[in-house]
Amino acid sequence: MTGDNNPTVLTTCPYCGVGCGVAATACDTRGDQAHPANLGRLCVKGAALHETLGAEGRLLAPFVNGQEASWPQAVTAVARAIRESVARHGPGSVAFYLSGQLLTEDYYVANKLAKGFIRTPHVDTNSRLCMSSAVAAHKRAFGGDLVPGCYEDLELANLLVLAGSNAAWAHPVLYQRMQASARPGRRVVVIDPRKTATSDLADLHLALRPGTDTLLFNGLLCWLVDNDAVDLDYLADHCQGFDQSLAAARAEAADLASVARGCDLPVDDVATFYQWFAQEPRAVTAFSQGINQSSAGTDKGNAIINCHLATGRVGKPGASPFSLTGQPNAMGGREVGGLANTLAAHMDYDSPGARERVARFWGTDAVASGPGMKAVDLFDAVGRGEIKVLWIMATNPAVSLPETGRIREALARCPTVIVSDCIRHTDTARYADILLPAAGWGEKDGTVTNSERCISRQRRFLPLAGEARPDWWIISQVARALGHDAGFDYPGPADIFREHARLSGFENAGERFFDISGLAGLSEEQYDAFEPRQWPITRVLARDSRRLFTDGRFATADGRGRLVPVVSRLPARALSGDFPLIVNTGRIRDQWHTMTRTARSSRLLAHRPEPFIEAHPEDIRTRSLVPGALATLTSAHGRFVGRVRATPDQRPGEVFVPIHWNDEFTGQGLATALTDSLVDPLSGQPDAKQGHATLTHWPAAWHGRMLVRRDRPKRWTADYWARQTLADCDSWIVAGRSPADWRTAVTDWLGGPPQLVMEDVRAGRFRAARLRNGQLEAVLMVDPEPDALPSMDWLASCFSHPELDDNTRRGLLAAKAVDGDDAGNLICSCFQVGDRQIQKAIGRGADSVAALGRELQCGTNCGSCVPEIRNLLLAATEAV
Ligand SMILES: Nc1nc2c(c(=O)[nH]1)N[C@H]1C(S)=C(S)[C@@H](COP(=O)(O)OP(=O)(O)OC[C@H]3O[C@@H](n4cnc5c(=O)[nH]c(N)nc54)[C@H](O)[C@@H]3O)O[C@H]1N2
Ligand SMILES: Nc1nc2c(c(=O)[nH]1)N[C@H]1C(S)=C(S)[C@@H](COP(=O)(O)OP(=O)(O)OC[C@H]3O[C@@H](n4cnc5c(=O)[nH]c(N)nc54)[C@H](O)[C@@H]3O)O[C@H]1N2
Ligand code: SF4
Ligand SMILES: [Mo]
Repeated sequence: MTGDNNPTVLTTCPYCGVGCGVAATACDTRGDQAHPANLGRLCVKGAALHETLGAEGRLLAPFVNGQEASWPQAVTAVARAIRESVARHGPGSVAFYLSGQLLTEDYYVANKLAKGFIRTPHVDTNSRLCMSSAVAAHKRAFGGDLVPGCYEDLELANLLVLAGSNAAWAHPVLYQRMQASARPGRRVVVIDPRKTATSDLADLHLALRPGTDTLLFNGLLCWLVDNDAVDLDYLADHCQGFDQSLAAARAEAADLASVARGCDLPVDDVATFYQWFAQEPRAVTAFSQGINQSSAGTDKGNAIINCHLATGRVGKPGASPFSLTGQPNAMGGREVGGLANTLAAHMDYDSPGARERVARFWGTDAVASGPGMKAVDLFDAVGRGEIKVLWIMATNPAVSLPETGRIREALARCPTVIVSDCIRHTDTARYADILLPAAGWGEKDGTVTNSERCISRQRRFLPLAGEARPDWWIISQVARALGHDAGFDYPGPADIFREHARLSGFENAGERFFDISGLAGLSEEQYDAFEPRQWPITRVLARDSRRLFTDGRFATADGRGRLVPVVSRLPARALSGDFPLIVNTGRIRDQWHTMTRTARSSRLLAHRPEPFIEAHPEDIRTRSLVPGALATLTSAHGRFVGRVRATPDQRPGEVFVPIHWNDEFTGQGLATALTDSLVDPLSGQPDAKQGHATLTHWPAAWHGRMLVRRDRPKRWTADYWARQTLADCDSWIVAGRSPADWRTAVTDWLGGPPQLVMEDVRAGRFRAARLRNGQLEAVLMVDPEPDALPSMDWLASCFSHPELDDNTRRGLLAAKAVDGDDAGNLICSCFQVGDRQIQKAIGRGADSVAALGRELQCGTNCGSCVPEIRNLLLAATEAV
């Protein structure tokens, strides 16, 4: 800490599972130079954290049935609902839906209250949608939910296989580490049906048919055997299940040609991948949602792990399977036992003696009797009316669960929905009977665990916003109102952490690898000063915890790793004539999930300001669609309207849509309206990567841009809209299906009569601006062609002029920046460089990413825009 007014506090980023250390003040966030995950680096989301911290839009007080309430009133209301429901319908009528974005301390207390004191087994988490297939695969193979490797392995590997991971956008700092460790002979294989920003790093990109990963890795297992590349000693000494697994693989993947056919890949590419894998002992396969979010996700995970066990490449430097976790505390949640099928501290309900042990430790008579319902089943039960009280914390299921229409009906039906969130308006909050204001990042203290099992502190450096309170405090207050004073009288998060650490070592003679009992005695000061450390951290031995299973001993009863026989399986729902396209869904670079935080930063929203649909040019042509125009995807459950992006990076017959937009930010942009509730039978994880839909033109009669100075009342609606938050104004990209008579409507749109007006009635062009004291107050631009309109950034910049000059007035009427200062669509978020600027610099002779970096700075900070800069360079050379 420094001694000035704005002390720097070391904390951890609240976004992805990389878990970067952040040196934060209220007005700045930088990379923590000493944090082992990032060594000073941050991606653009982390670097923009301070822009998302304002009080605007925050939930600042509890609400009970729509009325603002005090904390005692809100706590009483929650406790009453739970008590009455338990009395009338039993403990199973109460459910908790938690999140990998809770801190470990919050999570621990929620799990303890639910399973140990209310005794409902129905505690699940959004990690079900995220990591549960990897968890199930780990348990099958290793006997526990254990990630063997560490980040350094991604750098040490001479062969880096990225399966179903767009790390360049989803784990940017890890991707930077992978980039920085490039060297002659280091090879990267990307396995993803789409060509992504991550493919930029690939020596080989396998754009396989979606869902065929198991076939590909089964083929690899056969190839390894046929080419004497398996480690027979390792298999004999440390594994089980090899023969059966090989037999299963042989049955479908005996020869290259059948694998290539099934995966829809060139035979040579498959052979190259197999050769590289066979030759290179230092191989890491990092996998993420392209593997997990599948109706066969657990099998996919085990198909990968099988190949690593067969070659003895588990838990060795530069050699391991590596599950990249999504959320900042996905791992912490797994550690406390937040999933419905787990109990606590890596103990399952069926672990011998576990229920009694946990009950004894918690000082309660009994814990819930067996596994609870997993997320999709849980919401089905809510829909059937079986769950009477549902407490949702730090997740937005009305957006993130599949078949969102059904989820919303279930929420509407549930007698008491309690939502703890930091944000006032979310799609889920609309269904809340009780809203509880949670402290946000920077306002609370606790710990998170990242993808490499590294526990880091999140530290407080801001005052609590309004009446917001940390989640652990809220849960403890409710517990005490329910009469459980003794178990929940925590003075602070350090006490909870110590208890959690103690439980991990309680009656644990080494059979549970998750053991952090070495931290059970941390003093308050030590907890405050705690530096990032990987578990296990036991009392007795201070062994190197960077890697697990280094000695070939696994967490199974006999200590052997298990190869699991798997055969590939595509989703049960096949394509039909009505819905002929596969809908792939995923992340974009600058947004975080349902946008509640990242959309508050205007520069983060500039990269992709609207929902979009990426499709192959062929699919666009055959449907007579126009790139840059709007289109509709229709599934059996709903619709998605977004802007068409034509790209050969997409396989024909498949489209990609982002998961981020929701009813707060657009009219119809829910990716989950297109995906099914089809789950993996073992993990219960929904298949979020294979929805089915049909794609049609959205007939727009006009396109518009609408910007109004912040917080002016809105008196208009449009058939299509996408909201943006820009520096001084609220802004919308809009479109309508039928021609509008602007002369009569414009006062409503602008909030008053305009001073500048230009109209070309026949051509359907209209521009109007309203000024107040010479300053821009509102502007509306309408055109039949979306491309004819200027960039939002330039329009927004006009709001910062204290008085509009002549040039800008002329520009507003002409709908373009007169002096050409329109940067275009944002490419580099760090330095705010747009595509028009880059194109101009290329025109002036900048002929490489480095040259552009020197001239414009673009791409020189976090580097996540480099693939896009390269595409602009490529497009410019192709155009010549
Ligand atoms: N910017 C940003 N970063 C994030 C997040 C965010 O919201 N925004 N969220 C975080 C979270 S919680 C998570 S879980 C991670 C997710 O991180 P990732 O898993 O890397 O991200 P996704 O975009 O969901 O999906 C990855 C890729 O899987 C591919 N895929 C689809 N189907 C298949 C298939 O059948 N096989 C294979 N091999 N690949 C397939 C998709 O085309 C996509 O490119 O990101 C984390 N990081
Ligand atoms: N189609 C499709 N669906 C998907 C996915 C996909 O790829 N495709 N990905 C899935 C995955 S991997 C994930 S992880 C989920 C993510 O989906 P969600 O978890 O639903 O998304 P978030 O926007 O992260 O929701 C977090 C909420 O918690 C609030 N919040 C933030 N910090 C705190 C806090 O400290 N306390 C409390 N109480 N609240 C807080 C935020 O404001 C926000 O409303 O989506 C899943 N759904
Ligand atoms: S890589 Fe992940 S943890 Fe690191 S700064 Fe970016 S979002 Fe935060
Ligand atoms: Mo996730």
